[in-house]
Amino acid sequence: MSDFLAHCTPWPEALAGDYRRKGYWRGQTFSALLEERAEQYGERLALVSGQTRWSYRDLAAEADRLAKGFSALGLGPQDRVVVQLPNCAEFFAVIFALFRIGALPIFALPAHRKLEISYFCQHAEAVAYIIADQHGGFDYRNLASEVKAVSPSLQHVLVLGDAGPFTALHDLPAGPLPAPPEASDVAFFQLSGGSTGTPKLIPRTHDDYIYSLRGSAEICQLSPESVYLCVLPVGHNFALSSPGSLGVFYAGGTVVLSSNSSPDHVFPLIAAERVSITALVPPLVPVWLDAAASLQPDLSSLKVVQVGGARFNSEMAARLVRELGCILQQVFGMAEGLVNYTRYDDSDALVLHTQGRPISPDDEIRVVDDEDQPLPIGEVGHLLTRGPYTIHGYYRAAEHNARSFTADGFYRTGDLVRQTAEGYLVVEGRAKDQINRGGEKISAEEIEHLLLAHQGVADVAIVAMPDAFLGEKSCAFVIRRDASLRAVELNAYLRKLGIAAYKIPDRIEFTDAFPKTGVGKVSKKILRQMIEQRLLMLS
Ligand code: OOB
Repeated sequence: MSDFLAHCTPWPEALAGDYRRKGYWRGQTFSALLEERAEQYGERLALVSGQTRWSYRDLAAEADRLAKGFSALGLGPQDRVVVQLPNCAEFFAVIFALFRIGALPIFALPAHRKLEISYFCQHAEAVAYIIADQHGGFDYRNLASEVKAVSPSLQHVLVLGDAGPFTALHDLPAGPLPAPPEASDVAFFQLSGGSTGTPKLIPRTHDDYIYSLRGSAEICQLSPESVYLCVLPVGHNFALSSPGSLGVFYAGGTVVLSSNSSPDHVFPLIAAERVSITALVPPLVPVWLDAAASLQPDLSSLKVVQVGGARFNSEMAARLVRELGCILQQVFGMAEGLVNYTRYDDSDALVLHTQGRPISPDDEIRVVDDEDQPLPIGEVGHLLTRGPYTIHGYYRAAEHNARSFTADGFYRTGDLVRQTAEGYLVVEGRAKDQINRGGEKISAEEIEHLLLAHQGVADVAIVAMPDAFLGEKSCAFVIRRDASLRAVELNAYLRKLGIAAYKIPDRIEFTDAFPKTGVGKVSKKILRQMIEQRLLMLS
């Protein structure tokens, strides 16, 4: 077994056999899928991004050119490649090219900075890092120089646009292509929202992911007429596969990409491209609804608005349906696999008050107590799941895997849910030590570790605090060594280390001691109550 495979946990043979027999896993790779679509839909529009308009044939040709280019550079099967691109057509040419040569993209977010990217490069021993020259006022080439200096495995930095000291994506020689990968192989890595000190990488196979695309495309009734607007980060599991851009390609439809989710930019795009479906995180919903009420845009083509990634309150859900007059679909998913959808013909009660039911009849759901004992239907407990597109282990994380998966391979989602009599899930809370900042996930421990390394900090505990706009924001309770330490210094320190801006604590509260639980651990529950009280008093 290769070193690489030893770090990934396959599905047990019995389950894998079952998923194949049932026709979930059909042995098709992403490159075979794209080739098939290019044959079927040749001149139909696959992608729109700014001035770029690519047919299925254009996308396939560009992916083929890049695959040969990557091969010429020496990239090949199982090489890990960190891909950090904004929402642009080239993202898809790059990933389909990597899929073709069996290299494995790691989907970084545009917000990630030096600490995150160098961790991915080091942990996965990535050989290449693919960026845009600049985006959102940030120069990724400077970031790449910093990352390269601390990542010994990194041989290539490939740049969309002006390459500076690196290699331009537009200008690669052509090399011979290797044999294509197998559909049962890992195809890429998603990133875990995380609740531990370091982010976790999620290996997804061609077989399992394409099954989730097919299931999603069916549930969302996608067809070649579908036009999907992608405003969430293109590599995130929601925007990529639920049904996301890849689900739309599966169905032969059109993907319209935009990095800007503001109504002034997006509403004209919806009208011009006749967008039929889009996906939002909850904080965007009131922004769109308020703007729609005042601007009166032409949204007549928009049939479905999906909302997911974080808790969505039912009053806002009702407002969306009422004011936009389209179908609301709630989506509760995770990069590790399981995705739940409300269905288009569900009752209002289900659509407004639940987060849907799984894609597959073979998604196994368990709702259990603290001792892993099953709870009666309707009671709130820990959600465990196993199924044809849910992983059995993170990449290179044996110790963490022992905690995150049961002995029989169920993933511990860290979510607290209840199941309705109809089999729908309602997300009631979270047991994992994470902040869900409007869909962006922050691992408390990751940021606590960084702050603890600051010489002025004696101890720190990070918790979620309520926020009217984002749902949750992060609050760091800090015990100082030195009373002169200021919050701005800690924020500047974190920024200088190089982390995604959304992970910087929204608020820092200095304190002399932490409340403790009965067994002497820091009580985050009491800290959450403390900050909630304080915010109430301030408001
Ligand atoms: C999606 O994926 P991730 O990996 O960024 O985050 C997963 C976590 C879930 O475990 C849950 O805690 C939370 O995000 N979450 C929701 C939710 N959807 C996700 N919490 C409440 N209500 C929802 N509707 O966020 C993701 C992946 C695929 C599709 C949709 C979302």
